[in-house]
Amino acid sequence: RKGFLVRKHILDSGGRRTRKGRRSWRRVYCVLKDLSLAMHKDDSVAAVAAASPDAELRVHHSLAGPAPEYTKRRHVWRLRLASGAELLLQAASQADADAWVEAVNRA
Ligand code: I3P
Repeated sequence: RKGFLVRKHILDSGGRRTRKGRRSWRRVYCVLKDLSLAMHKDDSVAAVAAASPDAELRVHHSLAGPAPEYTKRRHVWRLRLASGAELLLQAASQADADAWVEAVNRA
């Protein structure tokens, strides 16, 4: 599964709160393949094919789900990694968010 999401880091590995200055929302192009979720900062999909990802998350033993307590943006889902890190990810629609959650949990 591939597509644009808007990402916010809320916890770093070990479950520590992501510090101020690193908590802003950023649009990333995401590619989920096997057990890896690659995130590219570049908006150009052509560039994405060539460039190495900005972040490559291992989604093994991760948990994706809804984020109902986060009400500032719509279609936001949560990704908890095995490391204890946690991200919020905003999709284009609720159907898109649901599809991402399912894809990550199936990986
Ligand atoms: C963060 C940025 C985020 C905001 C976050 C800020 O600042 O403004 O948009 O989250 O608030 O800390 P920075 O870019 O300096 O990291 P929201 O959009 O969810 O309000 P938070 O610390 O309450 O998460």
